[in-house]
Amino acid sequence: MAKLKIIVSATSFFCTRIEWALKLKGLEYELTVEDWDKGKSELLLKSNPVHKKVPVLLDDGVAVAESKVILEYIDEKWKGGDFYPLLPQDPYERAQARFWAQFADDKCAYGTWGAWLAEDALEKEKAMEAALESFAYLEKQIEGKNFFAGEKIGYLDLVAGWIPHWLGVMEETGGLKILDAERFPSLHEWAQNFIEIPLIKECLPPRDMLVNFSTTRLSKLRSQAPNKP
Ligand SMILES: N[C@@H](CCC(=O)N[C@@H](CS)C(=O)NCC(=O)O)C(=O)O
Repeated sequence: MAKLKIIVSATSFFCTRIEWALKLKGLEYELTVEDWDKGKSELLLKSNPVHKKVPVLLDDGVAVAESKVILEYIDEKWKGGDFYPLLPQDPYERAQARFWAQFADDKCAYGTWGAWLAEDALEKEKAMEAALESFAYLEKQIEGKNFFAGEKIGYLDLVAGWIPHWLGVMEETGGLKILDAERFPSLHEWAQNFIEIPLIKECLPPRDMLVNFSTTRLSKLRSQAPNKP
C-alpha cells in the first residue's frame, strides 16, 4: 500500500488535526505542503476540485477532503484492535461529539475569525460578544473533565485543538482577548494540558511563523475589504 499523503498548508489548524489523528492511529504519512505564494498546486486542484482547500488526504488512489470528514474516514478505516479510537462507540455520544465539533468550527473558530478581521470598533465588539457566547458553550462541555472525550483525547479535542496554539496568535495579531482563565477556567486548563501532550506538541507550527503569517494575512484581507477605496 502506498504511503498516506496529506496535502496541507504550513499554518493551517485544519491540517494539523489530521496529522494528530494519523499519529494517534500510529500511521505513517507524508506531507505535501502548498505554497500559496505560487498559487494552488495541480495536485490540490485535482484532489479537491469543489472547495480547492487543504487538507486533503490521499489514500491508495482516493482523495478525501474536508478535515472533519477526513477524521471520520481515518477513524472508520483504521479501527478495532490496537487502533486508537477517535469517536466514541455509543451512537448518542458519537452524535454529540459531531455536533460539538461542527459547533466549535462554525461558531468558535469562524466566530473568532470574524472578530479578528473586524476593523470597526463596534463591529469588533459585536463579533467578540458572539464569539464569547460560543466559547461559553464549549466551557460547559469540558467542565469536570480532563478532555472533551473524557479521560483521553478524542475527535472533539482534535477539532478544538487550534484553541491552545492558534487562538493566542489571533488574539495577539487581531487585538482580542477570548481565552481568559477567569471567564473560561476549564477550557483554559484543558488548553494548557492538551498542548503539553508530546504527540500534539510535535506537530505544532512555530508560533513566530504563525504570527508573521497572521499579521500579513490580516493586512491583506483588510485592504481587500469591499468598502475599502
Ligand atoms: N472546512 C474546511 C476548511 C479548510 C480551509 O479553510 N482551508 C484553508 C487553509 S486554513 C484553505 O485551504 N484556504 C485556501 C483558500 O481558501 O483558497 C475543512 O475543515 O477542511
